Amino acid sequence: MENPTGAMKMYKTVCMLCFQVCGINAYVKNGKLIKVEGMKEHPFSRGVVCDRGYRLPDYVDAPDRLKYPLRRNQRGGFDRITWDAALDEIAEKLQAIKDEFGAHAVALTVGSKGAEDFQISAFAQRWRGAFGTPNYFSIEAHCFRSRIMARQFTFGGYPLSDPDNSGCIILWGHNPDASEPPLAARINRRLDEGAKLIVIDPKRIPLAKKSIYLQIRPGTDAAFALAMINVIINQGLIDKEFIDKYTIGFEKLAAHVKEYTPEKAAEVCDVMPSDIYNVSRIFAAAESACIEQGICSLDQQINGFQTNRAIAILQAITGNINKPGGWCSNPFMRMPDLRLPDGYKDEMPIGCERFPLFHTFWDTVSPYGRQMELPDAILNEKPCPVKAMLVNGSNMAAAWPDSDTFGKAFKKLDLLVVMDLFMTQTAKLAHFVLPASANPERLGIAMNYGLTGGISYCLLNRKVVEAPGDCWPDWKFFAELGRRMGYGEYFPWESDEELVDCLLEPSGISRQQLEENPSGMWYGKRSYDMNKRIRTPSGKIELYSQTLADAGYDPIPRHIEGPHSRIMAPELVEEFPLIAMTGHRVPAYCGWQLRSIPQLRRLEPDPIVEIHPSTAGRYGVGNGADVIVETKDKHIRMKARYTDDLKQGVIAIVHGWEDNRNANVLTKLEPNDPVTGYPALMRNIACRIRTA
Ligand SMILES: Nc1nc2c(c(=O)[nH]1)N[C@H]1C(S)=C(S)[C@@H](COP(=O)(O)OP(=O)(O)OC[C@H]3O[C@@H](n4cnc5c(=O)[nH]c(N)nc54)[C@H](O)[C@@H]3O)O[C@H]1N2
Ligand SMILES: Nc1nc2c(c(=O)[nH]1)N[C@H]1C(S)=C(S)[C@@H](COP(=O)(O)OP(=O)(O)OC[C@H]3O[C@@H](n4cnc5c(=O)[nH]c(N)nc54)[C@H](O)[C@@H]3O)O[C@H]1N2
Ligand code: SF4
Ligand SMILES: [Mo]
Repeated sequence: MENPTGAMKMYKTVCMLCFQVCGINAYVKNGKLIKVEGMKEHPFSRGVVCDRGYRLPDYVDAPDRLKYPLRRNQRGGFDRITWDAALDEIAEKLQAIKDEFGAHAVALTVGSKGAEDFQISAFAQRWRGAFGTPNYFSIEAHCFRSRIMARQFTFGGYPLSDPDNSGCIILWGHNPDASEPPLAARINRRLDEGAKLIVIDPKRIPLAKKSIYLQIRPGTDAAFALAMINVIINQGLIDKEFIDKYTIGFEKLAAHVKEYTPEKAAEVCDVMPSDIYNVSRIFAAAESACIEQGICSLDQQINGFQTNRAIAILQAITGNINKPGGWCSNPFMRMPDLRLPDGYKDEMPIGCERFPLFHTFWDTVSPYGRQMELPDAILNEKPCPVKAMLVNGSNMAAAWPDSDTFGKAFKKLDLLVVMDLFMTQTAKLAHFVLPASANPERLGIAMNYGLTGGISYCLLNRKVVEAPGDCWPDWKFFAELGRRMGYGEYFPWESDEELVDCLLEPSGISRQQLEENPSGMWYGKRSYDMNKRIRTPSGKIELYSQTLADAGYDPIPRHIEGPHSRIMAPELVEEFPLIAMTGHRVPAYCGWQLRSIPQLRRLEPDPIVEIHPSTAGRYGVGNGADVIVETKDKHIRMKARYTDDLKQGVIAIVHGWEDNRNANVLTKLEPNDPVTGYPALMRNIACRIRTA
């Protein structure tokens, strides 16, 4: 960091408030971050900075930032202590728990921030390897891994989308205007160049106004996709040459989808059969087509994995693989694997026994436990006791399904350590609360893996201001705790610079090169080459998956109704006739974060449930009214907002509010997607609404 005082200085760096990692120009004066603007030359964000990124200075300077380590006192409040005292006590307690109950009794968690910031997840895993616990939890078990797995099962890897070159884009359960602003800008650009857009969503999102729009019933996307496959096959719109050369199982697929006629699917999905014919023809006839699906919206459902597979199959049978404008290969930058110290033999974490493919298939191992079974381990010691938790970058007590049960479980822990920038609902339950530095206060690597939007790159996250108080980067916490516990050999780094140099080493790019090229040095070069080995067991794109069949799952996707749907639970639906979707993103906030920034709070001051005026009319709910949303066993209090854009009979609850306004009071740990174990009741829950 240079020139902390005096004249204004501009640094080219990144916003890392969310995983988009947009390029920004950060203006610093007198040691303070005072302004942020988009970095125009950045090839991905191209000068776009969203409402949240624009408020980065207010976030960094927020008066409610945690600044010092805190220890819970006898009266239930917190006392300030030093890092040394906190680390000594935490180390001692962890060792005692390990001695009495074994290393498994200590679990680690990283949330959206932890999972998306390589340095946090790598160090959390490195520490757990040194300590010896397999119990590592992450949003990967309910956010985006289902989609990754479905593509791996189909293609042997994860092809990225290529919307900038696409003739036809489907936005399927994805509203980038809220959740991925740079992608929204790119899609708008592509539409100006003449591409077609199809939107499949229960809500008419802003981009729907420029699209062929289908207002689908939530949770029926697999039926829709399978009917599209039916039309594309029956009308001879497939890419036969591509299918013959590169895929396996086409005949079985063709026989399987016969029952998914557009007429039947239209009834299931609440759309017109002609709509399904129409979009199937447009998608298949386009010179190139790519589906941009939600980052988690289609995943957090009973049939999420198979829905993702059906979408992957649509790309494959139309030959839109490794072709400009379709889905294509895109390498990741080589990084060292810091995750586990050499020689550590990993075991299966809690929650994976029932869902073994979520943990291992072929030579792919995902180290993530399933947090849906974590409360049982804490409360009932099943399948093993969990007595202590370290939580970095997650507000899991509020953010994860069934927050009441998580809250109850956390109160039973012998040790809960939460490292965050703010006093979250989870931190309030902790024995120790540790202050984390914000990205502009530390040097690091910023990776965008391109998992949506399809551009992968590496930039330098520069330190532009000093952290307040005693805030630390997360890696330093794990390194210092590790050293205290005798694992010093695994944590040789002393500074951000040393760590960045180590992370960059395999790529051959130096820190200096990144400093000199602030809009990025390393870009994944898209590959349209079909000659590379397809890394499935058959060496082909697997429309039919023998691995799934052998494990007792559907080898070809089918539609399964959600547990609360009108078909599976007619009696429940009679009493609770509305479908609650939780978790569509709003531009003001990121998860549970940013609500204390006044300028953002003004944009979205209330905990909102959206409802169509006709639906509201049926229940006597006024626009702006305080309402109770209730399920069979729980209720929350929200404010109603009318919108003609939402499907009738559906309500959309914004998540990220705490206590009795938290959507996760209503969501459930079970039932789960049969393959991935994802929680099914986050997206379509039977409920009703009334004025409070
Ligand atoms: N501003 C902001 N951006 C964020 C986040 C944030 O909290 N705030 N969170 C980040 C994170 S962690 C994630 S995972 C991503 C989430 O990103 P996404 O999952 O892509 O979420 P959205 O972009 O809101 O789009 C979800 C859309 O899916 C629709 N939908 C819901 N259920 C169904 C369904 O059953 N079928 C279909 N077809 N559509 C459905 C909703 O109406 C909504 O328009 O966003 C990331 N970006
Ligand atoms: N009902 C419902 N619930 C949902 C969803 C939904 O759609 N509906 N979406 C789910 C999804 S997709 C996700 S990914 C999860 C997100 O779940 P979480 O990740 O648990 O929730 P976030 O609010 O994103 O929490 C991120 C936390 O990290 C902190 N933080 C930010 N930067 C740093 C840092 O550098 N270091 C440390 N130590 N902390 C930092 C923030 O202050 C914040 O408290 O929510 C899930 N919850
Ligand atoms: S989308 Fe907004 S919050 Fe996310 S990195 Fe870009 S500017 Fe920051
Ligand atoms: Mo997420």
